[in-house]
Amino acid sequence: MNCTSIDIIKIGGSVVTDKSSYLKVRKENLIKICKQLENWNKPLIVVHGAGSFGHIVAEKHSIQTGFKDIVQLNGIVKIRQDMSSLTQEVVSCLIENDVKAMGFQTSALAYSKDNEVLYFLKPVEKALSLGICPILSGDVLFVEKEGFTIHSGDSIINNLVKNFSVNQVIFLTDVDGLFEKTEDENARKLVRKLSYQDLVKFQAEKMKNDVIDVTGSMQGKIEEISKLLKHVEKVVILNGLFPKRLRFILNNEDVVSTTILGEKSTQR
Ligand code: IP8
Repeated sequence: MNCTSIDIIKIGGSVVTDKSSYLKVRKENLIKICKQLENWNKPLIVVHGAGSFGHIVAEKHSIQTGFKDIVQLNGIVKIRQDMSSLTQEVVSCLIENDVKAMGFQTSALAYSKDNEVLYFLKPVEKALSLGICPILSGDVLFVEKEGFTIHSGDSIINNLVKNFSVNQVIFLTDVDGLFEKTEDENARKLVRKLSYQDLVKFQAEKMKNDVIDVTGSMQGKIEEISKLLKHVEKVVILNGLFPKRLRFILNNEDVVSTTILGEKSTQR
């Protein structure tokens, strides 16, 4: 598409919600993140995760495995309703901070057939070109044969980078970045910069995962990131619980985080 390079921010479900408490928004965090985007006037897409607005009901009704029983439809409609209210929280907060944000329903823009997800991104593209910041989210996804599944925010980003010219994808998570083990068994070290090749070899330290996440934890994220690196200049993993760091990254300044350079990046 013909649009100047855009940045994508993924606000992780653990940053914007309390993942162990159904429908609990981490409002203070959300406000701090939105403040960092105040008056931001470069092309930007925000994708937010589901956290406790999606994963708990998705797990309860086995949405991920497709249509088996009519009872699952209660889950599908509930997730859609809950995700819509979470998107509304994000959009309202951004608008209060002078970001021209508009929510787009992912499940109305995407459809899956023969293991391929088909998107209709024209409205998103037009919004961007007018200076609007599109807000998307992980969502339910209708599937030709299986009926439905769950579509993560990370998978959506994977498609966006193929259709738009994307400079960087910034993941706001609840950790400072990727860590590697050190000789001292009890210590671990934040990796500040990795090349694409380094990431392929990288063995993520197993993260403690005591909350439900039907679309995978940090290991799953590393797999998704390695796909993105074919298309973007860089991917940054950042701690969304320290929102001020976000503005540094948007301004291409150095701050505590992990940067993974794209396959074709000329940076070292
Ligand atoms: O939180 C999952 O999206 P994610 C979407 O980005 C639902 O993995 C509805 C569980």
